[in-house]
Amino acid sequence: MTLKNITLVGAPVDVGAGQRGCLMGPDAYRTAGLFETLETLGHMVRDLGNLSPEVVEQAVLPNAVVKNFSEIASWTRALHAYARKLGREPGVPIYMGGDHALAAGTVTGHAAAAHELGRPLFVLWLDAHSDFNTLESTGSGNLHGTPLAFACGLPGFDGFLGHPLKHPLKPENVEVLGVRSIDREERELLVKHSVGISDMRMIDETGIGALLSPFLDRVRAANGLLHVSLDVDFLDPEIAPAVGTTVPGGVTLREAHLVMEMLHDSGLVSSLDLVELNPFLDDRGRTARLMVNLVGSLFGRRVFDRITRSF
Ligand code: 4U7
Ligand code: MN
Ligand code: MN
Ligand code: MN
Repeated sequence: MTLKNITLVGAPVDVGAGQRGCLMGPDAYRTAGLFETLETLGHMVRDLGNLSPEVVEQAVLPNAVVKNFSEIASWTRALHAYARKLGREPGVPIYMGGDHALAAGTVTGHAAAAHELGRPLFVLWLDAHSDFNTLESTGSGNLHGTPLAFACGLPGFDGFLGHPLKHPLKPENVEVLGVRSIDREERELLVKHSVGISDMRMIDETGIGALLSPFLDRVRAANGLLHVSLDVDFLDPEIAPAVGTTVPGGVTLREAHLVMEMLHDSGLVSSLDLVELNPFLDDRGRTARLMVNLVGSLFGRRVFDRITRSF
């Protein structure tokens, strides 16, 4: 197994979500043993502690329904700069959220770093939602529903970084897997921009592994970097209750581990977001521990190696 240099970064963002509590996420991951799990697998792990946002002046809003725009713009700038720097160094950063608005900074920072390295960035978005609302289309005004649209360069977001996004993702290099709740206008935007989508029905009919494989093949063929953005609500709320935006009918424990194991075997993952864990809603740390176990699978934990036939 290839051992990695892993950097944990806490991003206690919670004003992008409709409910408070995600700011406790980084400490819940620490308490659930994320560091120790990765170290036990043999990796070099460092924890940089929690980031704090830059201060941004109040921006003019394009849509009065949008909540906490300046705070999220501050986080986006801080995380973008950080991710851009970490993305140029060897090793795998893990951003411990925090709500999904943090991906506005991490994904765009890694896209900028990938550009500087001369490699394309691919994004696997594991989520019940596609988070493809713009500041115009959002009905809730919760900015955790917008980061993927921003990262793909949709218009209206210049206030996030204070300038237009220089290195947007190619929407066809994005795969949204596990989705089961998309808003009406968001649907049109996803189609218009040709974002890769695999919904729960496709997972039921085709199998999650068969859906993931061709995407990983494309990343490999393009010599791409792969950012994985894992929203807790990707999982079925029966097994992962600590989330504000539960949608029934999610991915099972086995499906989620298979995705993580395939990602590990691919060797392609270059950065990871763990988002939307709300420890305030958890059942005795169960969801935090489940997420840590999934990260364990992503970084090489397995029972039996069928290639070498060894345990
Ligand atoms: B999450 C929603 F309306 N689409 O925009 C919105 F359904 O990061 C949900 O995936 C967004 O949890 C969910 O508010 C954001 C809603
Ligand atoms: Mn999300
Ligand atoms: Mn979600
Ligand atoms: Mn959510």
